Amino acid sequence: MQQQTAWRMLLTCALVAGAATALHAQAAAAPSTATTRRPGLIPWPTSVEMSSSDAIAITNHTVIEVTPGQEGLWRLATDLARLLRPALDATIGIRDIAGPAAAGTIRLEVVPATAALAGDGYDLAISANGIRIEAATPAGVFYGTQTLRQLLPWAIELRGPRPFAVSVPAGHITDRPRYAWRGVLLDVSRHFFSVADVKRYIDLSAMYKMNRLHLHLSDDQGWRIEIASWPNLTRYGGSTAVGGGAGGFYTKADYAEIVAYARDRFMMVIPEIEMPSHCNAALASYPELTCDGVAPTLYTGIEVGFSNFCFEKDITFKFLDDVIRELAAMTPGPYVHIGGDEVKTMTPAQYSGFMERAQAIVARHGKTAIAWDEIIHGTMLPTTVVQYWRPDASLAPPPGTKLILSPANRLYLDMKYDDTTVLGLNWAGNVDVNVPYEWDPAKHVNVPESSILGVETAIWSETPATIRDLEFLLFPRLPAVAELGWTAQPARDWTDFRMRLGAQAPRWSALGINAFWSPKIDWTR
Ligand code: TNX
Repeated sequence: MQQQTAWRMLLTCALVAGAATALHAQAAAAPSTATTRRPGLIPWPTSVEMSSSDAIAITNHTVIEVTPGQEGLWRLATDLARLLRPALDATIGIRDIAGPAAAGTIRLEVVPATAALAGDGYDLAISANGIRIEAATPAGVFYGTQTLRQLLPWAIELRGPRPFAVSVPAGHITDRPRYAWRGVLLDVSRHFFSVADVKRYIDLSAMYKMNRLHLHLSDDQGWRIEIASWPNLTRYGGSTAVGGGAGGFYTKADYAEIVAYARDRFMMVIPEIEMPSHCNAALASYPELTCDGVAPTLYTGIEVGFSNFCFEKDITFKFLDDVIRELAAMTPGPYVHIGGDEVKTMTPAQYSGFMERAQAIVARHGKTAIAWDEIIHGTMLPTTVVQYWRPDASLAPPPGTKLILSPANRLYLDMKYDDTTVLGLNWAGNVDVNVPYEWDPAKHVNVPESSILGVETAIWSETPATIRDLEFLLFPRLPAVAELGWTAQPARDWTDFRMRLGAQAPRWSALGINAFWSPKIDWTR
């Protein structure tokens, strides 16, 4: 196994330092060598060298030091102090770095980029000289803190005061991701999810170093984002959901709150407005957008492909211009997703003409369009990013096109795990946790690897209706997708991954996650 080759115990360190290297008098006793083993980190880092016997204590005297003047680092330090608080029964101090690294400190440092350390990458060193996370960006520091979090005992995730002696193994980790795009899609149209639910979805994803949140904001069953110039979209079009429930929508303030929460966890929000089909909620709200001018009734079923905006009417493109203009203004990220899938009621020429105009509107408002893979059958702007969702990817996009890979039979987490799973669909087959893991994105479409921005997993919400349902679909599969997006292909191994995954279970329990205990995993480890 590749990882075991990469895995090197720091024998010298162990020999020199002997037993526990305590930073403070009240240091934790080192865990015995017998109980220390290869850390159950997910996603697996680029290089890991850990001591089997040295442990570094974190106590209520430990201080977090941050690079002065770096946006976001103080907040990361505050989050780390909050994570440690119940175990230490104290909120440890935070201060700006003013001297060399020293024992008893956890340093969060932004340093100049180098060939080895850039972008989302980080370097985590744990020794008698303290704990030090270095990265070229605050995002990299964040990923370093998420790795440190997984090196801490699982009980660190329990909330409420419950002091125990905290230590982490000494060692050195360097890390950088395989892909820049590590996305999670949440469909808030079929069922609506509250801002609090979306925040938890962000937390659980960011913990595994996912960095894109794609919000599917409109579909046949509901329009979920406030558009001031077309208020009936949310007032009426947002009023129901699959199964006839109450629906809901985000005000601009709600959306800003989600964007800010995601940004603080280094996730970019990508809003999607579906077109030219999947738009019954909009048509029901504004009959002038249909070709016959008759408003359809609100839809609460789960069929697809029956609705479409009227290509022949100017009002359609005035409407889209208003919607994209408002959406672009409230979205700091560079992308707007314009859907484009599963159109059954237009001719190929109408479809291509429609998507051409939609891409131009997105460009006019300063954004780059993303569309589902059907768009490759029409006229594309060279900047348009294609998101592959259909399992068959035999047709490549024009050379130079950037791709996001989300094949349904591998990455759709709204698929059932197995035939006994009550929640979920199965049109793309069952997707147990090994299915996304045992797949190499580089082999999916015949394009150079440099064309692949990355991978994105999706939860479509025809069946999940609550955050508990979303958790059940995310865990344990999300960590598998996270490793797929982060860890280099030669360093990925299913047999090794399933052991590390099993070891995560107590963390999920402590976090109150409603996981599916897949029989593919040994949860007793
Ligand atoms: C296909 S993915 C869809 C969605 C459904 C999903 C259900 C895509 C571009 N279209 O509209 O919700 O399957 O799994």
